[in-house]
Amino acid sequence: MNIPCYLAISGGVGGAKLALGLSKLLAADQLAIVVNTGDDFRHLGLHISPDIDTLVYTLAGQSNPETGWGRRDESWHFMEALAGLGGETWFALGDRDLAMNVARTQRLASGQTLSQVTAALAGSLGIEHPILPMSDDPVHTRVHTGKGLLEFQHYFVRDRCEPVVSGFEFDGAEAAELNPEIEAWLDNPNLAGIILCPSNPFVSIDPVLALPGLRDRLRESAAPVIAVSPVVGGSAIKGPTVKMMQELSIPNTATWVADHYRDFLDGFILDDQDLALKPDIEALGLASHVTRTVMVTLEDRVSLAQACLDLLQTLREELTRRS
Ligand code: FO1
Repeated sequence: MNIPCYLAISGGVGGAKLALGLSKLLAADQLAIVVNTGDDFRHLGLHISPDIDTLVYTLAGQSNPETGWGRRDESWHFMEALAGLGGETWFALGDRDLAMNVARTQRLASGQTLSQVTAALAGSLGIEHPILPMSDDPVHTRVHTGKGLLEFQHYFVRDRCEPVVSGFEFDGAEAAELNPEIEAWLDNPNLAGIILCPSNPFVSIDPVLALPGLRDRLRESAAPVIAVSPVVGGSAIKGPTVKMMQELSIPNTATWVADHYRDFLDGFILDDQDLALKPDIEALGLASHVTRTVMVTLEDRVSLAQACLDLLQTLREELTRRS
């Protein structure tokens, strides 16, 4: 039966919110979520996959509502005991979150791939939608700053995004293989659309786009590709996106983000606050839709997801008319 299916690409907190909205509208065989693994790092002997876990906890309704990362209703005995032992405590691992990371590390050590481990752990939390790590090979985002080249988590958490950035690199990306399950979804003749969720373009989306062949696949895709702006009214909803833009002397506008993805994009969703930018987006040759993109409630997440599906349908109808 040819049911339309969709591929979402997400980083951490912001992207996961839209992924949750999409998961409420689309069945498990209609939506797969590609997730950034450039944030992954080895810490305390554990393989930590922050964007995977943010997505898993969010889809499972288990995410910490205050931070967006880590699990809700956490206890912190491990961190307290670790502090007492002189261990590193700059990266806060709750007791339940620790279990997730120990389970991942153990399974990886037994020879399972990151995709297999992620499917097993997400399944244990009752998630049915496929969560697809961008690659099973290691890719490490590093940040060029005034303090030198920093591991992503050192920049983001240990140094609280304070160093001034001058560039990024995704070590291992050129040698990494795009997750074959992503290729399978891209090859699916029923693929009805691809959605870039509102995550940081530099450190959440660009690492995914750096995987060999993916950008070309998006350009060539018969299915329309859209993005939701991570910048609203010149500011980011969460995280260092705008600070990075300013430090890189980039205009902190939704228009710059649309142009950054333009070579493979068909449509772009702006927040109501950026209505005035609609002509600029269309001047880039992109369809645009203006709606509320700031997601506070679950219904915000679902209605933005519906707006994405509606724009994709409009684009498919236009493609059909033109072809
Ligand atoms: N982000 C922080 O700002 N502080 C933390 O202590 C922290 C701990 C942490 C533990 C597990 C995990 O999965 C994520 C965690 N994050 C923390 C978020 C992490 O830095 C992500 O890379 C960001 O969400 C960016 O995607």
